Formats: sequence, C-alpha cells, structure tokens
Amino acid sequence: MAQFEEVSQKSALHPKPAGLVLQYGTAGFRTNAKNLDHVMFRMGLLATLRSKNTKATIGVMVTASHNPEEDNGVKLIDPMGEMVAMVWEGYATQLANAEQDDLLPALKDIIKREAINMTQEANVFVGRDTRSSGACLSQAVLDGVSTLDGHSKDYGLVTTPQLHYMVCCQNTQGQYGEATVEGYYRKLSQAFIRLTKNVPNRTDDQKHLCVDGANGIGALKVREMERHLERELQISLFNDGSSGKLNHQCGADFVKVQQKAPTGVEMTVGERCCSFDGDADRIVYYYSSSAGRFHLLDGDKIATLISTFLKELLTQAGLDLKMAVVQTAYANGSSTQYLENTMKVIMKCTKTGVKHLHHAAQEFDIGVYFESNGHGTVLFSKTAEQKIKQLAEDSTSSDEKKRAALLLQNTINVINQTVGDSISDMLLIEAILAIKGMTVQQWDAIYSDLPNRQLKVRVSNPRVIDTTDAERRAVSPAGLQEAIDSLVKKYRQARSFVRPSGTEDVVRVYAEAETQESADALAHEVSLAVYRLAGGVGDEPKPLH
Ligand code: G16
Repeated sequence: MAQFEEVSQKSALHPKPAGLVLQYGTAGFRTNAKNLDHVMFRMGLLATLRSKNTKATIGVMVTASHNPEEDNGVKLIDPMGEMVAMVWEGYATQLANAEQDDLLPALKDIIKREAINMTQEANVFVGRDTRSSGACLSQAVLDGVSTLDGHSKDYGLVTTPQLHYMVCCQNTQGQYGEATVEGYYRKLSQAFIRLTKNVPNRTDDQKHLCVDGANGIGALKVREMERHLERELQISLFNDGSSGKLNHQCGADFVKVQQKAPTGVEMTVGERCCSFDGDADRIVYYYSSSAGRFHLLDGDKIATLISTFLKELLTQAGLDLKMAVVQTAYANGSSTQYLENTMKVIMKCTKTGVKHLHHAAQEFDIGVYFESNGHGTVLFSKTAEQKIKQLAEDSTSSDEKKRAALLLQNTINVINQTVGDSISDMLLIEAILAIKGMTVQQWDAIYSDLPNRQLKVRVSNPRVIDTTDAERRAVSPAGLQEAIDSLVKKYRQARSFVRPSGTEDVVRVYAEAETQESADALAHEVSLAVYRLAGGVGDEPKPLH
C-alpha cells in the first residue's frame, strides 16, 4: 500500500535516537524535547489509526504540563475527550520504542489486532502549550497524520483541557458545545454569569482574584477569556509569560509541593489567589494570613467545597442522585475523614493519574474527582443531567426546587467534564464562593489539613518500585514496605507511601503526621529507605531541617 511506503520514507525524516526507550506514563510521554521528534511523528500515525478505529476525531496535545520548559510531551485524547484507552497506551509505547526497521511491522501489528479498516476516514485535532519546542513537535504530529492520509486541524496554542473540549464537541456534533476556542469561552462564561449575576451584595473584593499563570498557556487563555466575563470576575494576572520562565518557582505544582507562594505574585494579606500549571489542567488556591502564614487550598479542599455545594443543591432540589468523591493516596487524611464521616459522601481511592479517577467517577450519577495536586473535575451521568433538566423545566415544582435545579444546570455548563481544567474549575469555585457568600478563610476552615510533605528520590530505575492497594503499599523491592511500616509507627496520626512517578524520572515520597516536624522527619526517613533499598543515585537524601 502506498500509505505504508510513505510511512517508511517519512519516518526516516523523524529518526529515533538508537536505544532510546520511553514509556507512555501517567499522562503520556514526557522527556527532554530533543528526544521527542520521532515520538510525535509516530503519535500522529497512532492517532490516525485510533481515529479510523473509533470512526471519530482524536486529539493530540503537545505538552509536558508541569515539567520544566526544556521538556515536552504528548497526551492522546479519545473521542469523548477522555484520556486514551489503556490498551492504546500500550500501542503508543510499542510504536515509540520500535527501532526504525521495526516501525512498519509494529504499525501493521496494531492494524491487525484492532482490525482497522485503512480506507476509513480519519480526523485528528492537534494543540500545543507555549513551550518553544512545541511548534516543530506539533508539525511532526501533523506529518504523521498526513502520512496515513488523515485529516487534521491544528488549534495551535491551546490549553490541554481546551483541546479535550474540542474533541468532545466535535464527536457529539456540537451537543456539548461548539468546537472553537470562542465557543468554549462563551459556554463557560455564560454559565458563570448566570450563576453569579443575581447573587446579592457581592463586593468588589469577592469579584477580584489573583491568578498565577505559571508563565504558560493558561495565562494567555485566561486573558482571552476575561472579556467574556463582563467584569463579574476581575483578574489580576501574574506570571503571564512576558518575562518569567515556564513553571519556574511558580505554578500549581510548585505551590502545592513547596507549600509556599509562587514568585512574581503580589499578594496582599487575606487575598484570594490561585495558580494554574503549565498546560492549565490543574489549579490550587491560597492566601496568606496576617501572621505571615501561607494557607494552601489544594485539590482536596476544592473537592470538599464542590461536593458540599452539590449535596446542598441536591437536597434543596429533592433529587435522589448518587454522588461520590474520588481521590488518590495523596488525599490529605483530614479531607477523607471529613467527607466520609461528616459529609457522609461515598469515597473512592484510585491510582494516581486522572485517567483512573475519571473512570471511577463515571460509575456514579455525580462523580467529583480531584487529585490533591489540583487536577480534577465533576462528571454528571446522562440520567443526572436529564433529571436536573426536567426539574428546572417543571412548572409545578416549588420555587426552592426550581432555583436549585437551575443552579445545578448552570453548574453543569460551567464545568469542563472532559478533564480537569484550571479555567473552568476557577469559574466554578468563584461561583460557589459567591453563591455561598463564603470567604477563602471560611472555605479553608471547613477542616484542617494534617501536616504533610512530598519529596523526590533519584534511583537508577524508579520502576523497581511496584505498588498495590491504589499505590498505598509497596510490593517491591523486598523489605521496603516493612521499613515504611516501622517508620510510620514512630509518629502520631502518620501515614506514608512511595510510588514511581509517571511524568518524571524519580520516586515520589509522601508522608503526613500530626505535626509538620514529624511529617518532614518521616518523609526524610522514608526517602532514605527508598534510596538504600531501591538503588538510589547521587548523594543520600538530606534531612529537611
Ligand atoms: C499528570 C497527570 C496527573 C498526575 C501528575 C503527576 O499531571 O495528569 O494525574 O497527578 O501528572 O503524576 P506522577 O506523580 O506520576 O508524576 P500533569 O498536570 O503534569 O499532566
């Protein structure tokens, strides 16, 4: 077939560095941008196959999200805007690692296994974040698509969740919205304005928010969106990319892991601030108190705020819908306890990676899922959406029920259900705070986080660590879990786990305990155990204090 000859010819223009082995990790491939040209070309080929296979549009987002500027990566998006199916992650890894001569056989193998009709049309949407390597790399994706005669649409600079949204809109024939960036702004901002417009006594302070754009794509896009918000939300934007470096000492990952304010943000005492990450699919909030203390409101606090709000509305509406909150092992123990025991919400715990949380959330009428790092959204089942719509349109229902149903309807429209989305989550949080007349301090006071610490340990191969029980226990290397168990016993209210990162070449260590000193000491001791038992490289981890 002519297509296959072209694959052979064109792939030679996107050569694979010999011996390089990469894995489709937590959220796609991620490494130094210099090593990614062949991966991008091949992901263009794979997305075309996936499109033929599903008879739908597929998305390819060129981004390394929270990683440093010099890295890049790629995330594949399935027809409903969700992360690509697991079995295709495996194909992605096979294709990325095939040496030049093995590429065509690897491609043919996928075609055979999935019984793909190569005469079927294919459509691929491509987007990229602001990394300087992005333009060339997305061109390589487009080359891959055209090599297999696929059609493509290049959205250029967009946030990751915007591309997920476009894919979903396209495949639902516009039912989810219009597959344009303007359409996205219109849908979200109209819902936000409907939610907030009639809130009585909203002060200027409540309408004002400081946003740290991480010097990335989120900064560009939030600025574009602002004019649609009719001053119902007034944003002071910092780290807008005009001078600082992407994700450097700023952005959601920095703020969450370091538990401190980003550089470049002028915060006044008590002011509500938030940070996006490098591709604007995560968000965390924070403020500083008069004593100079930094207060972080992470994904767990966001999930609590949203699920409390939704539960209240469901009660007011008299709707019997099953709601659950999905978290990962990183969820602060206090948040899980509060949601389970005080709020009486169904709780689920999955492995890290929104693909896992998303699937777990789909099992409920309303699934609120958030990772502590601020990556999350809310999913509504078709049944839930229909019941809410019926109630909102029912002329016989009481004013209270109708009001709750209308709020729920607009809430659904402000949310990007395809994936976590900094901009959409920000609008939802701002609307909830406005409707509830709540300050960021009152939100923060819902429960107190257990002090915690996250560390990274470099080892020669992070994958020697294997885990079970939603990553809460290590099954290898031998002796590691026993070591963690005996360290945890030394501290009160303590918990710790370790797992290989799927986006960086490190092992992640998490510890929480009754005091910050204990959490820090435990995290350090567990890091040492990892270093010694899992083949640490470089210097031994040093104590934090
Ligand atoms: C990605 C994933 C998240 C995950 C994070 C860290 O985020 O989408 O679900 O929590 O990586 O993963 P890991 O601990 O395996 O490195 P992002 O925002 O970087 O795409």
